[in-house]
Amino acid sequence: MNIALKFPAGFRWGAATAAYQIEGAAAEDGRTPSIWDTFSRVPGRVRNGDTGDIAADHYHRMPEDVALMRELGLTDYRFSIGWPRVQPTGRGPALQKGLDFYRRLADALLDAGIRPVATLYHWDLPQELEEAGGWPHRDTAERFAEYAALAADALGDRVVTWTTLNEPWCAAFLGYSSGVHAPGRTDPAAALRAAHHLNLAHGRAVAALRAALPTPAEISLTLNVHAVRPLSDAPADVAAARRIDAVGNRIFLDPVFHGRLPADLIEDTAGLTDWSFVHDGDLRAVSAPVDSLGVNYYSPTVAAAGPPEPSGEPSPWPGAAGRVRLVPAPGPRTAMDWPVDADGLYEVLTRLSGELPGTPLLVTENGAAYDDYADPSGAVHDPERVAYLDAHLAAVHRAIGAGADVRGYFLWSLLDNFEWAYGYGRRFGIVHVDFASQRRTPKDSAHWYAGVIARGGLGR
Ligand code: PNW
Repeated sequence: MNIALKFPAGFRWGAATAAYQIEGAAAEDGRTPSIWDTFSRVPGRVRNGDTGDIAADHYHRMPEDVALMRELGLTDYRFSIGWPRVQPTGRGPALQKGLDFYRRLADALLDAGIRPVATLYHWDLPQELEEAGGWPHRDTAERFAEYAALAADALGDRVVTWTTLNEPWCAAFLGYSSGVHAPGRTDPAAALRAAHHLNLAHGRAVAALRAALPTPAEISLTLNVHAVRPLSDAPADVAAARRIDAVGNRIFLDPVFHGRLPADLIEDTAGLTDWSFVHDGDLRAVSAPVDSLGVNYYSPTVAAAGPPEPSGEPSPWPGAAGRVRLVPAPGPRTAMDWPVDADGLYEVLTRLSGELPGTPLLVTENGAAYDDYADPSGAVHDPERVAYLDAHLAAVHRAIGAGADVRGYFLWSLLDNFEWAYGYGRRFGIVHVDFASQRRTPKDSAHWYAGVIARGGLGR
């Protein structure tokens, strides 16, 4: 095949997962409940009453899963460390058995020639810390920094890239404003406090990691940067997009990369908070330098002048952003009903490259939920996923051509898994998981991705 779209030498080809979504073994080896164990047991919160109790049983099948990664030819694997597995109550000493699991995982990866990329927080806050106030409570940020230090002490000689937080926007606004994610609170003012304390947690963790890690370690943060477009050039639509950008993107980007809060964000949230929970020195701590930025992208967001479509559900968007009308982008949709629009990924990468010169970018998640189907031979076909991944990788290639310093791409996800509020009913994996037998079957997309990695690019 002609390799029309070749990626730079050394490009990192990865896949991503998260602890609660794949591990299972929820009550084993001293692990205590996280907010997702609690939330998934509240009737009506997760479809079909699904929980992560067993998930893809990765905790017991890790060697088999690493063998799959090796067959795919991955150069990198992004996983998350379950906080309640390594520090059960969110305080105090480490739990050795939990750390041992991640040591074995990192060793297996290194043996297979795969770089371990670890995320410290992919949404599994120890339940005890939520009971003490959760992310709206300042002390949670200090607890997170202690946890980061303990993880770095145990795994610092093995993990190549450290990511502090995954998608703090989701943790703050889906967790504390719309309440569709754990802990399921619906208090927009609390969500704004949560966002600041997540930023602070990130900054304090960067300092803790720098102190504990050998120098070459890469320290990063992953944001779900919203690719927000105004519906039209009309000033009211442009203003609507600006409001979504303020509380969707710049609420994290500005403190982390520039040590400031966006002025328009403060105005847009004036009725909810005076931001007095931001103490002197916080923004300096939040803006501790990072070595790269992780970007998760699935779908664009189109904003128009309000009012929003009535949904009967609390909005994730606080203040003036909550009065914006979000319009679905046109075109085909995935099984999540998310529009397929690869240009949005190009827009996000080129924007960040322009705004953050000198900060390398990693696409830390990108992928799609689709139903797959097995033929009589047992092969699992997922043509829409192959098309989605191909188009989005082409957009990454185009962004690199336009000057964006994109160092790698991690698809979401290696395995079918617990898709949060959708439970096991939505499949993002390139490897099919039969949740009754726990049998793994690489889908067509897995074979396709192995070929892309082997060739270092896309055929056309
Ligand atoms: C991300 N939204 O979640 C997460 O990082 C993954 O754990 C997850 O499985 C994946 O994307 C697919 O959903 C998101 O509603 C969940 O805007 C919801 C939203 C965005 C990201």
